[in-house]
Amino acid sequence: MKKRVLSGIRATGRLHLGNYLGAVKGMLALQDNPSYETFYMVADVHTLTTPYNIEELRKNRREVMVDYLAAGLDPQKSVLFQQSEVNAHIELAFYFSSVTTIAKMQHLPTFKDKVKQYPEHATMALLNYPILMAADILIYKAGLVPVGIDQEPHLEVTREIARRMNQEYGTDFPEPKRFATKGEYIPSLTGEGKMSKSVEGSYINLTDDLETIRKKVRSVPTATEAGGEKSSGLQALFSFLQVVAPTQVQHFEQSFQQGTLQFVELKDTIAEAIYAELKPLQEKRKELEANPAYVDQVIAQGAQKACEVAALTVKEVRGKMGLL
Ligand code: AQP
Repeated sequence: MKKRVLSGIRATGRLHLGNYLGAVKGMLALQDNPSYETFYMVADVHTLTTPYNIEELRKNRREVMVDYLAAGLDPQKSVLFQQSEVNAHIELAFYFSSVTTIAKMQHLPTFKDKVKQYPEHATMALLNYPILMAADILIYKAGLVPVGIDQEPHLEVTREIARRMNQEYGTDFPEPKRFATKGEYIPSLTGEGKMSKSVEGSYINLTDDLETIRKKVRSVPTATEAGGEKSSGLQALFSFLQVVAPTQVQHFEQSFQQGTLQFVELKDTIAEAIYAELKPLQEKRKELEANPAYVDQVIAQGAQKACEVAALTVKEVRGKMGLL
């Protein structure tokens, strides 16, 4: 039997380079490997866990699907769907919440970070985020999850829930592992933390043109102390280089050591390599924008296929928990 794979991205905005290199690249690699059956969703329900605008959500849940298709996710090879179309995820999350403690959820670093970011929105939905994520994965009995390194604590929760459910109710959930890409952690353009949709000035959009990318990369702060360590901005630039132009690392590393590093040359090399990676996606996106009926069809077909598989798991869990 083929091993199942699940991944998703929240519909909080258009995808950025971090989402692409940390998650979508892994999704593509597994989609193209015949040993796997891949399920990829637009995590629109997860969008409700932080403040959002209704009209923007409506727009973004489709835009993320278009970005997926532009990046090469293929409905002939993967089940591509919107999470909210498969109600069973929410139902399973509730069953899973019965084997998860409040204390455990409150101590997760991701929960604490988001509460710090949105102190007025410390909601139950936010607290439940990792439980819903466990349901997203385990409803397809997925053993492999292509996501960035920031999701590791959530995957640990998923494994704990799988173990609990298997022990208490005799289910056969796998303990899923993360599938890592070489872009598993893309730093912010500000030089602090990770590239993130919700942090202005931190990201490069997949739709940015060369000029915009060049401007953004040139804005990364690069001041270094003479003969000293690399600043966090410069470290971020070297991380970019490692992922998008690895053959250039040695050259720039050498000039840094010799004190001859030209920041503009480094930045422009990175910008051009990023644009070369994104250009084909941008061309494909234009074709998709001209064909909305095709996108509608992908969304409808994906929902149907995902619902069929999800319904089987939920029925099994209901039976094992005494609800049938
Ligand atoms: N900087 C990153 N480097 C590598 N991978 C990343 N991912 C996100 N940022 C980076 C990966 O992208 C996928 C989607 O993440 P998400 O669903 O958590 O989306 P998000 O929360 O909308 O991502 P952001 O950009 O961090 O948004 P905000 O600011 O809204 O929280 C995941 O696989 C994630 O690891």
